[in-house]
Amino acid sequence: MLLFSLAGISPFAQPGPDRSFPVVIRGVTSVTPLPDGIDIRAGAAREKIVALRNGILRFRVSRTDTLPEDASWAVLAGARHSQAAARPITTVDFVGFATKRLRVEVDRRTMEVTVLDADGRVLQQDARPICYWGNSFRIDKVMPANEHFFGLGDKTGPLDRRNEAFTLWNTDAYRFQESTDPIYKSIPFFITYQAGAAAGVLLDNTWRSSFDFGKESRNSYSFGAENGPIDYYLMYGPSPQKVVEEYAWLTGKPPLPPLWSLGFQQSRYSYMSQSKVLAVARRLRADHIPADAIYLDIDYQEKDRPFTIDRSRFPDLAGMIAKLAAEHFHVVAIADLHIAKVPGYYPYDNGVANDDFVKNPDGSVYTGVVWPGPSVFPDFTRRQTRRWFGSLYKKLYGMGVSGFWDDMNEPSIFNSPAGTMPLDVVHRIDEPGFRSRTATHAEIHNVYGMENSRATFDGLKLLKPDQRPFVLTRATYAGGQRYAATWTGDNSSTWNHLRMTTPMLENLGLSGFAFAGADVGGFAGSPTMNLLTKWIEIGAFQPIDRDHTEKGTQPQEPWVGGPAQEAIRRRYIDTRYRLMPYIYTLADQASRTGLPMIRPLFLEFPDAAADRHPLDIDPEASSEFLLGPDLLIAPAPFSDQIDEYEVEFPSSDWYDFWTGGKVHDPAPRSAPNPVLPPDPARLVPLTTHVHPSLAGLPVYVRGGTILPMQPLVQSTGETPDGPLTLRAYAGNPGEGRPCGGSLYLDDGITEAYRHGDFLRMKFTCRFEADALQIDIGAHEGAYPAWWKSIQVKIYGWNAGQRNFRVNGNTVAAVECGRALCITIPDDGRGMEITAR
Ligand code: NBV
Repeated sequence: MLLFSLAGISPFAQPGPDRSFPVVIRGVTSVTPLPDGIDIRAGAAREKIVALRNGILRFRVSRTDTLPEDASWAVLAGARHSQAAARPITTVDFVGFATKRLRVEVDRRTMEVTVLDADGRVLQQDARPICYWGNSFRIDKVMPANEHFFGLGDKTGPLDRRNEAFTLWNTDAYRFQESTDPIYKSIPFFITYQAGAAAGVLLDNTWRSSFDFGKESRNSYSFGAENGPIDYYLMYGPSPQKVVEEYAWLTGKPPLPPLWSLGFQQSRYSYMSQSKVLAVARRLRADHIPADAIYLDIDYQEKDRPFTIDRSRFPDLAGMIAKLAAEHFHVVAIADLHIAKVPGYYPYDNGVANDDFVKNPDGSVYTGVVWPGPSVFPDFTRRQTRRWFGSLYKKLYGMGVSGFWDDMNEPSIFNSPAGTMPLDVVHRIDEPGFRSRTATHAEIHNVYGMENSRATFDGLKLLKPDQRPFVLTRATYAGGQRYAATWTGDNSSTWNHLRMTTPMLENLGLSGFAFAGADVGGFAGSPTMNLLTKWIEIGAFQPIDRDHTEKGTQPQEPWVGGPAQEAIRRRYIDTRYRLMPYIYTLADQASRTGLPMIRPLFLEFPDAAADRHPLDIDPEASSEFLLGPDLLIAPAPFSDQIDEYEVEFPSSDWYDFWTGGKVHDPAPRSAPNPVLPPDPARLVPLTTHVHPSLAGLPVYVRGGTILPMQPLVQSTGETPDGPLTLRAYAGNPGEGRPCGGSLYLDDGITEAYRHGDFLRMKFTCRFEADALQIDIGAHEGAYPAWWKSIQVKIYGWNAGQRNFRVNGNTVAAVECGRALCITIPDDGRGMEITAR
């Protein structure tokens, strides 16, 4: 029985889940103001709260005088050590400080923290004092009725995490379902959103952690971990975009990926031979299905041993890759982290010689069974081991493999009851910020996959410094976006799984992972042909577009099911390629700001609803998502449904992407109810009704957008032939955004863009009833354009005027479908287009 007499620590009445009695941190005994925050003692306990930026706070708490290590796998050292000026505040009731944007108040009696913005609005408030049970801790925050939660990576369930609870423990979740938890990744970051104002929370603790957004208690949410530091960050928006950008500042932005990785990718477990791979590639080209990448799953390896090649199935891998490269195909090869425990196998011998594998508590090397049989596991928390592992890619990368796929890195282990390493397996930490020390698997488990992908990324970088690495990882942790793109793991070929891709990818995007995909067509099982078609349609608007399926399933390539299905699928993949200038511009934006490519509506339109709730939680909008700021994709809420459905728009000015027609409000179906006042929360500006069809996927463009598009190509390696098209949609984009758009381009593969070898253009527009002005900015950067001329297509503006002026010269516009078109040579110096 615990009884603490120390000032500041007192027992709670109730025993905790593990039956131990809780220890509560409370009662300020002394305060030291700091230039950037405060250092508080509560008897033996200590809490340090500092401001890294005016809108970012870091909280570290300890039950002793020693704060947790100032170390992190997730948060960049530069961010952790940054300081914003704090002005101390002291009253009889609380101690605290203020930055230019935030105010922190710590209750002297309870140590409960309240964070307010400069206007005095409460952003976050402890619901009770911090509580420890044994080594585990829990932090509870007050949860108002209108607070919503997003993030935590690709956890399953609805987009809004409210009323749900989650465990973070990287888990190989083959065939996960809608409520499976935990799954592959641990990204302990979430966004709280209340009436348009957002803040982010990162609990930087790698142990098994958990988040409860009002499932256990109706009035509070909580987070905690079973061990490890209390070290968490609060980042203030108030716009959700600002939160995402602040999170990227803390944990890093995803590097610009190679352009080809944004093309259509074809995979299966496994294409069993070289001739099969070549046949798939040939068919894609013969059928004019644009594609950029083909994957080699584990069967290209000898006896499933990573970094080997099965010469009986792939007698000339280098030759195969060269043939594919000539057709603009890139090869991505899997290379799992487990190393077969076979003397004579180079990675094993070499790793043993360098002492690179994780160990049992008795010092022997830990062995677990995975694909190759008994295997050993690189100790990725050591720099030296990562360096060594990164060098193993030399042969395959040298042969021309373009990207690598890190699977099974939760790590997944077959012969262990928990499906992973025993918790007492020993890792060694060699990482700036951390003391050089050993750590048990319980601490390292959730970062193991991320450090695996880091070893891959850094290795590729060293091997070909001028080439952008492409790494696809299954498991990861907060900050893992610095090293790899990701996918949502082993989903299933069902309509419900197609539906689940949207919230999973949206939440991944909000959690730092701009480059993410879900297996198109589903991994487990075989999709019906209609499901595959619909999946290919929707996948064409998601960041990573990879068709993949498991062993033993039916073929799942886009031509399967006959020419009629194939024609529909082709049309969507074609559209992705026509949109590539827009898509790549979004990728560039993600790499500079952290903003995701796929976005929930609230990220662009936090003020759309009268009560400022996130529109995405409305049933009508639940399947909608944005690709970048300007394209709204609106599949049916249930993609297999045949009934008409309503598309809810976040603002008033939208166009049908396919027809160019303007969306008009439908006439009210019934007379407004004269008795009940309209529900203000439901007052959204624009809706339309859609009849679902197999071939149709509603896509809309925001008015006031200039959308860059290109002629169809069969791969991103092919130079488009024809003009750059700028579709200009008349209107007002709203939410303070200017009318316009932008374009980013570079060689797509090297790092030369970092030294000025890029092409950037900005477009602005102004539409009035009888006049318009479109400015096409001069080319910035040294990279040459592939086009000689620009076709401007103007939608939604027709003042009867056909004579446009381009830099003062008259140019005649022609009608092209629903648009007015002019084509003008582009000498790169910019142009002003007017009509009045
Ligand atoms: O390497 C085989 C598969 C892979 O295709 C899949 O994408 C991964 O998520 N891998 C899992 C291992 C076995 C799955 C049953």
